[in-house]
Amino acid sequence: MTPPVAVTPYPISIFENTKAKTQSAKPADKWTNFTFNPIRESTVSRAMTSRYFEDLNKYAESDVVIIGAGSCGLSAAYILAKQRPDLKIAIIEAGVAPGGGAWLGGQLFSAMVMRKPAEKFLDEIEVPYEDEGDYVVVKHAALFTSTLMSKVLRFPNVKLFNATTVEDLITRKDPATGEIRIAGVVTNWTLVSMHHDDQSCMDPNTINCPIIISTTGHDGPFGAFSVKRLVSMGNIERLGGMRGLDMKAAEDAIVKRTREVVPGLVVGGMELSEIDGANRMGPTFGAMALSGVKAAESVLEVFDL
Ligand code: AHZ
Repeated sequence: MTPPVAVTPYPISIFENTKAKTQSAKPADKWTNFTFNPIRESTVSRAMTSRYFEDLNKYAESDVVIIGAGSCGLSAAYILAKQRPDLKIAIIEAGVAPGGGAWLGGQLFSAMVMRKPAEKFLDEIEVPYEDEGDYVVVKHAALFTSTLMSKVLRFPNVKLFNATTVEDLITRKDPATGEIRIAGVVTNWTLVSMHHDDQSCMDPNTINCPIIISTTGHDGPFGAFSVKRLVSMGNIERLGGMRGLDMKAAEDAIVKRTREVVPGLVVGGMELSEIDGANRMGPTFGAMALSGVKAAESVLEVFDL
């Protein structure tokens, strides 16, 4: 069992304003006279838009793009950003809320199960758990996801573009070998890409990068984006299609099969099950974390060359 975390008392005294203190000793007065510092609306707009456009400019040429900020994509981002602070890592997530399917442990239940040895990743990101022998249990999946996300987002070399969909892949033909390489992504705000049928003139944006990690999950309303596109572009012949649930087989298979599927595109997490016809594992998340670690390691190999 992890020892209980010491709780620091909430520093409510930071809100005490001097004026209130001198006028009256009563605690209610500090709120009576409370006021925020002044602001103009346009200042808020500029504070947001200038940074966003600066990020668009900076990350238009990224070192790594991660498509999908579910448990696998976020785990990959954590390892990459920690190991290589010199790399520019862009995460593109279609949803407003990153985290994918990892806000609940499975079905509508809170606790998240991870089979060993995935608890080592939990130790790394300092998420407490109960040790049940062959597996561990995090008391709430949201604790895993929010902790991982807060660590990833703090890295100065990571930018999360959420509410942004990857609509297509950029490709390049090697003039010498004739080999097709994935060389970037085509993005659009998700609300825009949902309206391609009824609005015109909504051309997308692009990010160039030498290597991509795609972790868009299994097929569904959003998932398996990159591997489905590989089929429609003729880079791979067909998808194997995700098979039925077999926890033990599925988790081992997903980690083992995490790899660069075509030049420039590493696939991890449940998206992989659609290429290879691997089983699904249902509500156990060890393979998502470790597939993310393996995907990051295969990208690190490219940059370590
Ligand atoms: O919104 C998607 C989600 O957050 C995002 N995504 C999908 N298509 C995208 C696109 N552009 C940008 N075109 C896109 N983002 O990708 C994220 C995928 O997260 P996920 O949690 O669905 O996938 P994962 O592979 O990280 O985790 C799978 C978790 C599962 S599913 C499962 C089962 O069905 O048996 N078992 C587990 C543990």
